[in-house]
Amino acid sequence: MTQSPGQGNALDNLLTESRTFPPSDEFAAQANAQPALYEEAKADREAFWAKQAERLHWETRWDQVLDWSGAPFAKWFVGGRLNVAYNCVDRHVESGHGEQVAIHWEGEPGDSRAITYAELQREVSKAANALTSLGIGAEDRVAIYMPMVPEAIFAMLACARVGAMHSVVFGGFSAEALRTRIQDSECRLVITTDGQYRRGNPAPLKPAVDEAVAGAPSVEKVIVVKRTDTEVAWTDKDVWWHELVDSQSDQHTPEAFDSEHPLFILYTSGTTGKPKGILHTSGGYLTQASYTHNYVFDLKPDTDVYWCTADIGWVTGHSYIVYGPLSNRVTQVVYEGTPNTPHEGRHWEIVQKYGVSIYYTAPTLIRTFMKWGADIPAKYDLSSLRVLGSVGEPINPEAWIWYRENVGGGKAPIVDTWWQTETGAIMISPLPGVISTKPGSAQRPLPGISAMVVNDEGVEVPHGGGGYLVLNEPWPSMLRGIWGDDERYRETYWSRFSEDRNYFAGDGAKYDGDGDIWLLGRVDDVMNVSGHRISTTEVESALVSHPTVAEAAVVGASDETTGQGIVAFVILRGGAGADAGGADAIKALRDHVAKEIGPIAKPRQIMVVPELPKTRSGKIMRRLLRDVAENRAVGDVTTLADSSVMNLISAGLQSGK
Ligand code: 6R9
Repeated sequence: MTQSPGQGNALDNLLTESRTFPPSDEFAAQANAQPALYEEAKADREAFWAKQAERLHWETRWDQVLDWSGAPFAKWFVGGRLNVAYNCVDRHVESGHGEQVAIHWEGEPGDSRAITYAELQREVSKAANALTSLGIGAEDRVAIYMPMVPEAIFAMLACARVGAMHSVVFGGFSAEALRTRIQDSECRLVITTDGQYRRGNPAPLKPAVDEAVAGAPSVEKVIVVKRTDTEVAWTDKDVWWHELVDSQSDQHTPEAFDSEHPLFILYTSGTTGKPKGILHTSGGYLTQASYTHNYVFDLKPDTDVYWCTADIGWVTGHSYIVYGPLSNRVTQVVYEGTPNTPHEGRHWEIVQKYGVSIYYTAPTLIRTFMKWGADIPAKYDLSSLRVLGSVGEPINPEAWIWYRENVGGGKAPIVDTWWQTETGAIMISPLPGVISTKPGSAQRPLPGISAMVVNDEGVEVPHGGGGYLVLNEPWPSMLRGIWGDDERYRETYWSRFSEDRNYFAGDGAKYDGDGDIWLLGRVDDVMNVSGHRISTTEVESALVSHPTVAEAAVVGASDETTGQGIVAFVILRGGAGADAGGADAIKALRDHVAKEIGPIAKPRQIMVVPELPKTRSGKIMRRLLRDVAENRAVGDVTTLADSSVMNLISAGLQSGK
């Protein structure tokens, strides 16, 4: 399974996984994707994308597929006009599918609601009329700060319908984070709820809106959905959803907008400084969201039940809960709550209840499921699952295999999908039924997409080599800029390699011997030990492949002799035994990494911890772990999902654990 390390740059030796899983004949025969798709796109990229745009209903056809004359600012389907919400809702009703369930909504406390396309059309029409009644129209900005309730989806589609731009802010963000986002794009309206269910209990949400709005003078009105029925303070800007929206007509005629009409702004999380408002527009975005959702997940709208576990506060929720799936007439599950409420089998119970056939989640959750144990999914009937997806970070081969065996019944293809808020839709992923999958690799750009791995000089590296991932052709769902800051857009993404032509994704990557792409994490997560580049992900994978380890996070800590030293934080598996954290066990883990990757990757230090610090989108905050590893005071913890985690870690380490 693993290769022994050779001499030279560690990057050359990072490929430790060589298993491949060819598609079954049965799957390949029924797959939406066929090998010819790659050839077709290569022969004429623009003609290929024009064909994909035909998936949508255009009120006016475009006259030009791509205008790249103003690079790096692209225009796609120039001159075309469409309504995004009409494409996601009305046309399915008009084609006779009004009674098909669009959304099986599952509330955390166990309440549920099935919403057909006909009902979705009525709800979105009412909400659109409500927006119009408040004077909200084309190009106005609307902040949506809500848990995963159906109204959040109605609100997004209502904005799209009247040409207003939504800016969804994740419901776990603080009042201050909400305020800065509202202010940056001068939102006129906020849509929220009184509260949200979280881990079995109602938690207030509106007080954060009150606080944010007090410091955001652009906001004229706040629409409040009643979800938890908790008492809320009321201001003269506030209006109840059930009073305003429910009294509107359920008829609304959608207007067509220009293909480049702005659709939404989504702020990116994580790094220092002011959040970036990533801007997406209509025709190109919807084309690629729809195309990728159809081929990557092999969607069959008449028979599949699809479930993407993301929150609409992230781009995955935008493209793979709302726009891609609904434009493809999906039947999907939308779940409000956390995966262990009221028990650790909740997801599998939902899969069984609705017969979910396509399941799309993040590696961090898969590793959590591993930690909880394989006996939990084993209690449920998961035989309906036929395609599994992964997104958000590189997936460790061990987690991939666990997912395949314990969730996918050893046969469902896994699509490891690489993309970003900025790319709008999936860019790199195997196509199920066509490509033999490889655990841990996102493999190759989708048909119509062009990506490569380059060195410091921007020159493509040979097979087996590593460097930086760039996107070297424009794509339909690419960001159209950073809200209000064209210079920062150029500077951040287009200045690193060959001015205005190569988009720098910020990710390290390498090619294996077959030319397949392996993502190595953000460039700032690539360590440099004695002049060797080693990916944090690679060391984490090695640790997680040890039977006692459930989850691992690795950072490069500054080191006098080697430049950086590798420091690992590990969570042990439930049944690992009392002495698993002892000195001998730690030594065994270090040796295990050395064996898996090479002595150069042997962690300088391994600390056993009860939890890892994660952002609300599930990304490990290595910056904080680096503070611990370098014996510094721990920095800003405000973007952590649970800010007490760092105290737990520090306390555990001080007590000598
Ligand atoms: C969709 C989403 C983008 C960053 C991206 C990369 C990491 C996402 C990945 C992956 C390896 C995958 N990432 N998917 N890395 N393999 N399949 O997550 O968007 O929140 O903007 O994050 O996430 O580092 O640059 P976003």
